[in-house]
Order: sequence, then C-alpha cells, then structure tokens
Amino acid sequence: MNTHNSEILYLDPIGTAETAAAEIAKRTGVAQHHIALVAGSGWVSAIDALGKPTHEFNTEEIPGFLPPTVVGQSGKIRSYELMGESGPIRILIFLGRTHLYEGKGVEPVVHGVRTAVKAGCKVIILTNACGGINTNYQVGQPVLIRDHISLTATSPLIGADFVDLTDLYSKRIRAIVKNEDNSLAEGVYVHWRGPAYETPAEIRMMRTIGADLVGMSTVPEAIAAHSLGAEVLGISLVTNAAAGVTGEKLNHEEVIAAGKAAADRMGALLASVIPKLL
Ligand code: 8IG
Repeated sequence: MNTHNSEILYLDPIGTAETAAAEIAKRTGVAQHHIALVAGSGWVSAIDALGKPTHEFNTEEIPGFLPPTVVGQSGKIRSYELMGESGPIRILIFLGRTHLYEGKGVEPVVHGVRTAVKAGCKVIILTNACGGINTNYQVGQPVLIRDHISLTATSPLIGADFVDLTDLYSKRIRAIVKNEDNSLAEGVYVHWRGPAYETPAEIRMMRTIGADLVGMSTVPEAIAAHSLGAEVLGISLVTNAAAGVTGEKLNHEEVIAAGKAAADRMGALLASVIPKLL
C-alpha cells in the first residue's frame, strides 16, 4: 500500500494501526510480537548489540508512517527473535520516529506505538536523546524516565478518555532495569515541542517545576501506549547540557557523537534487560 495516507490516519488512527500491524505480521510471518522499542537519535548504534534482525523494512512501506526527516534517524522497522526467560520472544524495533515539530499533528507521532500494541506488544520501550537540566547529569549518561511534564498542550487522546497516568513509566519495569544496572539515575522528562531548543530562561523554569531532562519526543507515545494497555519503559540518553547550563551552544552533531560514544553501554543494557521484561 502506498502510504501517503495520512488522511486515513487522521480519520481512523486505531484502524490504521491495525492495518499496519497486519502488514507487519504478513511481512514477518509473526502473528504476535511481544515487545517494541522505539530507537531515538543516539540509540541506533546501540541496537546492533541485539544481533541480526530476522526482517527489516522501510517504515514508509507500512501504512500510516511518514518518511523520516532527521539526520541520525533512519526510518526502518526491524523484527528480532531473542531468547527470553520462558521461551523465544519477538521484538519490534522502530529506528527513528515522527516528532510534533514536524507539524503533521500528533497522530503520526504515536502511530508506531499504536501499531506495536496492535501487533501484540505488551511492553513498549521508548528511547530518546535529550538535554540534561539536572546539573548532576553528565553527557553520555542514560537516565530512566520516572515521570514526565508535558509543555506542548497536545495529547494523542481525543474525547472523554480520562486515562490515569500515575504509573505511566512502569515501576515494575524500572525495578527490573535498575536490578541490571543499579547506577542508573531516574528523572522527570519534560516534553518541549521544538524544533528550536529552549532559551536559558525556559530551562530555569523547567528546573523550577521539577524537570531533570528535556526533549522533543516520547511523551505522546507513552500516553498512547499506556491508554491501549501497554507497559512503558522510557530511557533518555543525555547528549547535551540544556541551554544555559554550561554556556555552550547546542547542536545536533554532539547528539549523534554522544550516542555513538554511549552505544556499547546502552546496547549491553538493552540486550540484558529485554529478555526479562515480559
Ligand atoms: I538531543 O536540550 C536533545 N533534544 N528540547 N532540548 C530539547 N530537546 C533536546 C535537547 C535539548 N537535546
């Protein structure tokens, strides 16, 4: 199917996710995937630690996905088989994602996680690169997302869908991850629409309201996944100090470089944690 089908996506987002999931099942021969991971910028090299995928295709070949627009985000969907604690598990990995700042609305932003849930996934791992607001954080450090603050005034949910978000970033899963690596910090992620980074004054405001990390993704996907009953794990890789923290200017190249430098640690963490999550 040709996928400049954002009109279908807007009219029936869940139906489009079901269609996309059916297409993935057909292409992979796998009726049910179990865990999905969205690899944000800075995370793609870490995925290599999971070995070879059984299948890979371009996201644009699957209904409802938009082409990628950001350097370092490659627009692929891969299927993996890993050995879990109670038998083989199937993992769906999205390399790259759509962001709110692309201006296509929130539906394409959450289409991947909705598709993953419709493909059978009960756990959704959302990874991203972000700015560090908390001055204890170092560039290259992974941080578990404990909670979020949305500053975009945008939700993927429409109508009287009053979803509870008290345990959005699953305590159960965070405990499993910290058991693997007890040096991992936890923080509050604030979602900023972008594409401009924050001003130093905005970063001071974010720190004041309780944020540790700032980025342009993850939050709508977490809400969409949770509202469909999936458990969410969020991991941020701090790739720069947020604006005004060091006085340095921000640029996208440092994000890519910090991701490459941290890839081995992130890859090892994912490879050890994923088989224990179900
Ligand atoms: I990577 O400092 C990355 N993404 N909003 N601010 C925002 N998004 C980011 C940042 C940052 N670094």
